[in-house]
Amino acid sequence: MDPRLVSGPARLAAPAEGITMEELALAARNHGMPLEALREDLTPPGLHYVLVHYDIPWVRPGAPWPLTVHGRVRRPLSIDVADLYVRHATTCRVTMECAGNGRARLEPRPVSQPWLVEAVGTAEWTGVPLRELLTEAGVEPDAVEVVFTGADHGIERGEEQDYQRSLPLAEAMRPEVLLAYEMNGAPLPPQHGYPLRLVVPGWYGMAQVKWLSDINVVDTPFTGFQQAVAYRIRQTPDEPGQPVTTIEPRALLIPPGFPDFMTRTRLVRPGQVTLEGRAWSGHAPVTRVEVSADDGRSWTDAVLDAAGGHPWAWRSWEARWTATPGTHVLAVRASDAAGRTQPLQQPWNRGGFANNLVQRVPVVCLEDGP
Ligand SMILES: Nc1nc2c(c(=O)[nH]1)N[C@H]1C(S)=C(S)[C@@H](COP(=O)(O)O)O[C@H]1N2
Ligand SMILES: [Mo]
Repeated sequence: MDPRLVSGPARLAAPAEGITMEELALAARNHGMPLEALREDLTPPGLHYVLVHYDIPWVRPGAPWPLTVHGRVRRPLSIDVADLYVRHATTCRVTMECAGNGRARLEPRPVSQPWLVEAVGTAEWTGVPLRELLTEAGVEPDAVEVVFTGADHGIERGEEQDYQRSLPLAEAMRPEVLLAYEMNGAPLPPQHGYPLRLVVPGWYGMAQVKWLSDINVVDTPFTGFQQAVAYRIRQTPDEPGQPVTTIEPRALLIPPGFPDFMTRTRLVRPGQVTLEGRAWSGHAPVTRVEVSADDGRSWTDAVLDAAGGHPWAWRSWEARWTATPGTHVLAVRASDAAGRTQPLQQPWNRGGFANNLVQRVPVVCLEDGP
């Protein structure tokens, strides 16, 4: 076999090794959300981040889409996605983030999709609570997990596979876990899982299986590639590691002023600048956002919006800054009601998961003019 297809741990970039063509190829397919879209409560169509391990399956609009629920259930179900459209619909506003967000800033850099900080978006997902189907199927008392299979197929570190992930049964039975067929009131776009995906509010993106075709209730923990090999927090390649689950707190700043094309450096003029952004956590509500205009040496509290009845979505925040000519490094950090705060030192692990290091935004304040 081609040596690049063999198994083994993911690679770490050598010190000072630049982004490779392979990472660029991934980055060109899997795009982030432009940070200026943080202005919106709901990320507009096409601006939500996208991550697809293999290819987007080709699905003709309106074509039959069988869905099976089987395994440790008393009454296996075999339905079509259209059977879900006629049931009572539930809508949930969810901020979704890729577990690899922030990976490209880690040192050493785990070689994979090289996200900076933009792998996030917020959408309203409409569908049927998963637990309705599980309850109808009648989960057996010995069930421990539910395995979800997507229709996309590929090979990853030597292992050919369908994209598959599991959830502990208790998570799968949470009322807000949805089999979603709409995003922001329209059918799912192809890249977001048309015609059906799983939505697990509060969890990192890998759990939210797209192009969902099969639901298997199992009595032993699932050991598939995306569960037991990938998406583990590890310091060394041979340890089993801890599973990646819920989203760590993060705040992001809408980059102020205007950008330089090539460097993306921000330019502002002297005087009052409103700093705005969003903050979220999958563990508990965000309770505090702080901003710094001196690269994290001193912090002041931002004002959080009134929590708006969307417990799984980001909150907006605002702060004022008086810009003076020169170069400044803005930083922002979120804390949640579970007592978690974004770190000032990189939380490194081999896969580059859950890196919620504070965002730093260099800003050049011009002399007055033009
Ligand atoms: N079937 C399938 N589902 C998938 C993936 C995939 O490659 N195949 N990628 C996962 C990952 S890693 C993320 S971050 C989210 C991204 O969802 P989005 O593209 O709708 O933002 O989908 C998840 N669900
Ligand atoms: Mo992801």
